[in-house]
Amino acid sequence: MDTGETPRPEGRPFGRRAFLGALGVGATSLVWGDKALQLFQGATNKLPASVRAAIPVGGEWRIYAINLPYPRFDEASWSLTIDGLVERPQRLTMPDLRRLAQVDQTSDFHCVTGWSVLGVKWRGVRFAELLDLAGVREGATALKFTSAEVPYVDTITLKQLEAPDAMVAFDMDGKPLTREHGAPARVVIPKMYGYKGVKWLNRITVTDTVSDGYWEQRGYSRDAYVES
Ligand SMILES: Nc1nc2c(c(=O)[nH]1)N[C@H]1C(S)=C(S)[C@@H](COP(=O)(O)O)O[C@H]1N2
Ligand SMILES: [Mo]
Repeated sequence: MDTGETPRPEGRPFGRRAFLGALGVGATSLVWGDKALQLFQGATNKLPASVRAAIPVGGEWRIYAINLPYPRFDEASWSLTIDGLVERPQRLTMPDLRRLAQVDQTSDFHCVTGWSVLGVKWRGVRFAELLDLAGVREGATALKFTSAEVPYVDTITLKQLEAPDAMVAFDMDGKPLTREHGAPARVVIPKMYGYKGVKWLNRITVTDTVSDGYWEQRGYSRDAYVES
């Protein structure tokens, strides 16, 4: 299922606020309450179509990858490795993962380049569930995520992962993740920008070292909290 689509690297880092500022949209629009959204959408209807297309409202995903072709999920050979500073290293197959306590949530998704998808339905497992299986050893401070799409990686501290809505997701909007969205598993951290959400996740390494992720090596912040 190759789409033949070329990757769209995000180019120079620029903040969401700067992006909206350039369009003359106030920072208050970043509070995506229903009311504000409706007002905002109303206002954008008066803009030229070219500008409207660049504004991050509505539900259009843009597919990002940094090394085509997209990794292909083969259920027979795939596993999620949990290694590093753990008592019991894991190699979990998809059925193993599906047997863990699954949770559903609806959360908004924001890319730092200025687009958002609101109300995404995710199903997956909480990090606590995975970490309990593996047993985090003393001294661990962070998790490093590795994608089957080399060299996409990212790191997040255990402290930051206490966010109750962070998860490893398998389903999006009621269906298993599609290949382009990172099948079979991706990291979801709604309070942070999308680049923290490693697609085609196949390894979680428990570590005592915080290192830069793919986009962080290229200028983005390690602490990728969505501005509000
Ligand atoms: N492996 C991998 N994961 C990735 C990326 C990527 O290029 N490769 N891009 C990130 C960025 S910047 C965003 S905004 C989201 C986009 O998710 P989508 O491609 O499902 O729309 O994926 C994130 N995870
Ligand atoms: Mo992004």
